[in-house]
Amino acid sequence: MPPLTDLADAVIRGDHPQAGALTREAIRLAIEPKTILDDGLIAGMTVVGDRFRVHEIFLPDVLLAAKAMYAGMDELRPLLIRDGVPSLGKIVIGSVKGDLHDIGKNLVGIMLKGAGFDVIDLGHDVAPEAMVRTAKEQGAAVIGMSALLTTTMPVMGEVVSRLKAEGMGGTVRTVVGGAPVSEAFAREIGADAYAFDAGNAVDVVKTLVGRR
Ligand code: B1M
Repeated sequence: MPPLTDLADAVIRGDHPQAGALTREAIRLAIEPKTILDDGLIAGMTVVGDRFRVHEIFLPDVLLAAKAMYAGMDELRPLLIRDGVPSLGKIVIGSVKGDLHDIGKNLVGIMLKGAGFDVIDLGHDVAPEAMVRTAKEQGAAVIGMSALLTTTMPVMGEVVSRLKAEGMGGTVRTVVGGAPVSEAFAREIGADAYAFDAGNAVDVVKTLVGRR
């Protein structure tokens, strides 16, 4: 089996030692880190999501898959960050309040760091006031929000409203992303931008801070 199919399979099975070992093997074979991420780790997690949706697998299986995905990401992180040129500016990121999904958000953080941004990662389940307060205290140019649940998406709108209410709407820009989020939703809540994946988040944030 090609190494990346094996890697996707290790994520699907939730085999974290194997996911780490196969990621190291793919790196040794000089496969591009972005290809390892997309065709190995994310490909595996996509299958996990599909199986979870149709109740073929259950929450504990998804947790194991997430652990395996992290084992691979730990190996890739230094390579994805390696070419960074500090610093294009500060960005606060987090998964919004009520949302515990953080794999995509962490990828966004890794890619932004790699591109030379100073990333302040507030983690998951982050309240709107914490995002706005941190951006203010740290002088961040951008707040990046991630949501994976349709029920937590509205929190993104709360952050945008709060920024405007505090007179920071023009100085701190906002970018939103996550599987259920769309360009139309970003427009609807008044966010400055939408990014469809971690690579695109880098391009979008560069545009927001005038570095593109
Ligand atoms: Co959950 N979960 N989950 N889950 N989970 C989903 C999201 C779901 C679609 C599964 C399904 O039904 N098929 C579904 C949501 C349904 C909906 O709202 N429409 C769901 C559900 C229902 C739930 C629970 C409610 C289950 C329950 O308890 N009954 C629960 C909620 C917990 C909570 O948050 N309060 C729950 C829990 C969990 C786990 C904890 C077990 C685990 C998360 C572990 C973790 O993150 N540490 C988990 C997982 C792993 C998933 C799936 C399977 C995979 C998500 C993932 O990590 N994908 C997911 C199904 C799926 O999405 N296929 C699912 C890989 C990751 C790289 O992709 O995060 O989309 P993603 O990020 C992408 C882009 O979206 C984008 O870039 C990344 C790629 O480069 N992106 C951004 C993300 N954030 C961005 C921000 C940006 C820009 C781009 O700018 C700032």
